[in-house]
Amino acid sequence: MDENGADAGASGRDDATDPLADEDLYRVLGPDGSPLPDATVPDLSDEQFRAIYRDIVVTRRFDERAVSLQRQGRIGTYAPCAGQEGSAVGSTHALADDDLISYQYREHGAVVVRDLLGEYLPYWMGHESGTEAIADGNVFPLNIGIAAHLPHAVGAAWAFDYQGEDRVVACHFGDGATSEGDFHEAMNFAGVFDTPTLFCCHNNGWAISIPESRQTASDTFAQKAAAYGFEGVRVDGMDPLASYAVTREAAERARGDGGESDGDGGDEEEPRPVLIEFVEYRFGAHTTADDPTAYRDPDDVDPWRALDPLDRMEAFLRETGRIDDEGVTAIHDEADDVVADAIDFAESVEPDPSDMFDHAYAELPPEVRRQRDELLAAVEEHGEEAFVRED
Ligand SMILES: Cc1ncc(C[n+]2csc(CCOP(=O)(O)OP(=O)(O)O)c2C)c(N)n1
Ligand SMILES: [Mg+2]
Repeated sequence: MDENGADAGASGRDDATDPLADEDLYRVLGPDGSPLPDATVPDLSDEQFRAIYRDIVVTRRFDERAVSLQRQGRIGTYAPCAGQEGSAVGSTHALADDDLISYQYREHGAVVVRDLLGEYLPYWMGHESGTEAIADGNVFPLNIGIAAHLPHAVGAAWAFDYQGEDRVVACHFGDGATSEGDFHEAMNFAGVFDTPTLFCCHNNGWAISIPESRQTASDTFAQKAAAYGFEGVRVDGMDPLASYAVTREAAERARGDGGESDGDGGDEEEPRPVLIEFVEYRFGAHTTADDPTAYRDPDDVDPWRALDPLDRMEAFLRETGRIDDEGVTAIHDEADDVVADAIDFAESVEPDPSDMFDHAYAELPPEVRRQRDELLAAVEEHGEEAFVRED
């Protein structure tokens, strides 16, 4: 064990070939992408299966280009998601379009499924318009203050229930977020008030340099749900179809369609929250400002790369005759175009420094209004060029 408490099982997983082999968790696809013998493959059309693959490919391409853009100084710090696309994409496909998504900062696949990449990228360039635009696709702004979005997500879910709307909130966060008070407050409230919330915990083994073994003394993150009176499930988050299936069932339960009694003697239709632990791994750095070799051995990543959600989904489609070489090439070409268009759109957004005062308040409080007026007066006096960085 090193000084971080990390050992071969930093995430409790030390099987050299399949780090999830001994875990008691839900899986549909084996490591090579073949459906497991006893697994139930979700009942989806060929087109839906291909759409899941397509969205994973787009997310991977976006990730590669975003890291490259950051290296060129064209966007700010970026949080790569390679390795974690299967859970973000699979789970979002299991939701209805008007279900709300609230996420941390790494689940870009959710934004891809909602077809909001172009609108979203400006956020990473520092434009507030990026977070404003994704609201139209029922996606909350991403959240950097770890776990701070969880109580808001529960509040939104409570409001849906209160107003009789048949909508759920899928709230994404990391293993590190479970150590914050906000996580426990949100979980407790959801359990007591039966809010239709899906707590999607992305256990990628690390919170920056802190390994899972130093994050919790619980055997699993899923078991934390028991303390709040609702169900927690564990799933292979690098298996897009398992992520889809588990989320779909959890969403039905959250809507009150799942037939799960809340223990009060017969109310079978009560919405119930669910905690889903997606067990997965981030292949790359925490962010473009991080160097993972400072706290983990690069060789540790290899067994996880063997579970790559993109390769497994592609192998599944090929093996079941749903795609061929031509189809794969067409999807990769499409992904290149979608991401290139998103970058062109994002780079055409004109910077407006006064944006930073918009979108947080319906009506600006006096102190914030004073600051905005001061900025506008300075722009008026010195010209906009004085506030734009020279490249
Ligand atoms: C309240 C708060 N504390 C600390 C940080 C600094 N910080 C940024 S990311 C991070 C790790 C979060 O890990 P996890 O929740 O597992 O998500 P992951 O980055 O692995 O996706 C920390 C501690 C922060 N952003 N907010
Ligand atoms: Mg983490």
